[in-house]
Amino acid sequence: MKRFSLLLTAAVPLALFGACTIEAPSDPVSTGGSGNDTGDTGGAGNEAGAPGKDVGGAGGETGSDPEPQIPDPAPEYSEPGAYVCDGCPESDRESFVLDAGPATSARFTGIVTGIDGDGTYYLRGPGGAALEGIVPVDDEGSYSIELPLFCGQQLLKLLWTNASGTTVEVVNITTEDCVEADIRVTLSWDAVGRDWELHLIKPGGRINDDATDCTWTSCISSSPDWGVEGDPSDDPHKDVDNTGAYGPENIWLAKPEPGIYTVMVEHWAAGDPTSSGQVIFNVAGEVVVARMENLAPYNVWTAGTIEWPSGKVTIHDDVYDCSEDWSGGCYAELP
Ligand SMILES: [Ca+2]
Ligand SMILES: [Ca+2]
Repeated sequence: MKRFSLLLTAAVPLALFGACTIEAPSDPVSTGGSGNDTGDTGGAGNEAGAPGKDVGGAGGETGSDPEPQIPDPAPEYSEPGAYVCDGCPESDRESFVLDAGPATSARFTGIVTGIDGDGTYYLRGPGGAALEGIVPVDDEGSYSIELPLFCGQQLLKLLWTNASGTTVEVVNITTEDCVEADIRVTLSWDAVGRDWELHLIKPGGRINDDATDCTWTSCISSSPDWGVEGDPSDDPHKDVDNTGAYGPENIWLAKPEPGIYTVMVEHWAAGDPTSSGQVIFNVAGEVVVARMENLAPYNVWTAGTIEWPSGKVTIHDDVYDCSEDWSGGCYAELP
């Protein structure tokens, strides 16, 4: 692989990135396709917790914060390639351009040496759409994570950190023949949750009712028929699912019926009561982040509601203890 010296400019934070080299893009990235279960990718001994600054709170609204809720962690790097500083972690990634076709998700795998803890990802899509989360890295430096993709051109940034600084990898991803979601919700959690489950409930619906709740039982290999009966283009999809730690999970919906949609999160059986996580709403061109700390097993978090067609997102921190009505999920009359 060719390496070039990267001429540092004043815009590059020297303290963070030090003297860097850039690795040129090479072969296309291979993807794992549309597999659903990312499984438990380990991460023993790695630090728990979701990245990103603390924003929002109960009752927060779309557009109320002029600062981006998910800031670009490396805005100085926008060209595909690897930006590796002296002594920083090194990755085996050789490809930094991905033509993902009509896929709505892709799996990213690799080996990182010299990393301290887990990595993080940042995905920026058209119109300011954004996602972030942890990339769990095991003791051998391996990672494998399935990430949801936006429709069109987008940049993925993978960040690997140790005491010397942060290596940034930038992957230019394009999807085609795709549908941009009007409503997209993405869940991630920490190392100790086992596991968390994302639900998008249509207006008037109930959690774990397969006709009105898009979740693991109803919405992965097929979809409930929402909107126009018999028209699949307005049905929801859970295209990324996870049964271990960290996530992510992702649900998207195009052409929503008018009304109030509710986003709920279950913490399933075996997890730690101190597990924390977040839901990212990408709705009507706005990004809103709802965060939850200490979601106990058999508890259900109402992360937020989405009003359509206004696109107004209202985030919540309401938690319901469903242990009395739990049978392979919460069967209380929620919301
Ligand atoms: Ca799950
Ligand atoms: Ca339909």
